[in-house]
This record gives sequence, structure tokens and C-alpha cells, in this order.
Amino acid sequence: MKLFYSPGACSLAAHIALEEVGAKFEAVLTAIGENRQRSPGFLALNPQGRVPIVIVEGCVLTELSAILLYVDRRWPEAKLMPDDPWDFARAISLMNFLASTVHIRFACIWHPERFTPIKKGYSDMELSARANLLRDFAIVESRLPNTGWVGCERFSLADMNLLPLYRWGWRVGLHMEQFARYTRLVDEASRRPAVQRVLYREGLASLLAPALVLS
Ligand SMILES: N[C@@H](CCC(=O)N[C@@H](CS)C(=O)NCC(=O)O)C(=O)O
Repeated sequence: MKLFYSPGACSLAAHIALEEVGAKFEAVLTAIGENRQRSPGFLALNPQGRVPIVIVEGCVLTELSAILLYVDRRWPEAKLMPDDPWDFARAISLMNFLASTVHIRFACIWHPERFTPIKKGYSDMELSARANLLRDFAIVESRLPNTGWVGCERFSLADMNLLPLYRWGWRVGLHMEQFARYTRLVDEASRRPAVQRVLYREGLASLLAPALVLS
């Protein structure tokens, strides 16, 4: 199995999931900072030019949520999702909100040209994306437990999904510490050996503070 990732991108969640279950996989660096996701070789694998993707037995799987759920199904003994049907659905609900709404706010800030060709609208779009992000993160915060993990006593896919977005919040200058439950969850996740191995491999100093890329 191969995972194509870029340091600190949403692929971080898939990287952590594979490391948590002890999968044997090759982590293939596809640095967005160097536009590697636009190389002909990568576009042949994913014409959308986005990470993460995984390759399993020569077949390509795109979309973070699908990759996370694949890891859950392939390593059921790791129990990466809550057993209870309601808790399972609530975890999926949060993951969908992160993918369909929160992630897109950052795209509005980092890639406004994807939403409108009118350059003079870019700063307004960024302003409204920042305001919306604060609202979105407040919604996320309201769905998080005071202790433990999302929906169950085990570190779940939803928890992993939350990690890169918290770090992105810092990167765009939001004071993420105002979200106390989210900050507590990220702090506890950061201490997990699998998470630390992935952070080291991706060259990320921390999830809690603005990123320092070490290499
Ligand atoms: N819907 C996709 C979004 C993937 C995505 O936007 N990935 C970003 C990194 S977080 C990316 O590859 N960006 C490269 C680019 O925008 O050119 C998923 O959930 O996997």
C-alpha cells in the first residue's frame, strides 16, 4: 500500500490512521509547496491533483473520508469507529461537516481563484471565510467531549480528521486556544506514539502551534 501525502495537509489524518493500525505502507511525499500534486505522474493517478490518495494492489482510492473508512474496514480489530450505531453516525456527521464545510473555508482563503475570477472579490471572500471558520469551529467545539475522544473511549477516525484542521486554524491566524475542548483533544492526540511518528515523518514540529517545517 502507498499513501501520497503532503506535510500538514488533510492527508495527515490518513497518515495517522495507517500508523495507528500498524499498516505496512509506503508514505510518498507529494509536496503541495512544490506543486508535486500537479506533476504528470501524480495527475495520472488522481486527475483532481489532490492528496491524499492511497494505492492498494494497483488501484487508486481518492477522498480522505473514503480512505479513512477503508482503513477502518480493513483493520476492524483496531476499532477506529464507535460500535454504537448512533455514535457511529454522529462521528460520520462530524467528518462530513469537516470535509464539506470547514475544509472549504480554508480553500476560500488559500485559493479564492477557484471560486471566482474577480480578483477584487478575494479579500471579501477571505474575510467572510474567516468569520465563517470561527462559527464552524464553535460548532465543532460544541460537539466535542470534555474528556476522551469523539463518540467512544477509543481514538477514532473523527479525532484524526480534526487534527490537520486545528493546525490550519493556527496557520491562518485564528486563536485556536479559545476552543478549549478541541485544544485538549489535539493536545492528547499529539502525545500518542503513532501521531508523534507521523509528525516526525512529515517534518511537523507540532499540531498545537503554527507549523515549523523541520526539513
Ligand atoms: N475532497 C478531497 C480534498 C482533498 C484536498 O483538497 N487536498 C488538498 C490538501 S489538504 C490538496 O491536495 N491540495 C492541492 C491543491 O489544491 O492543489 C478529500 O477530502 O480528500
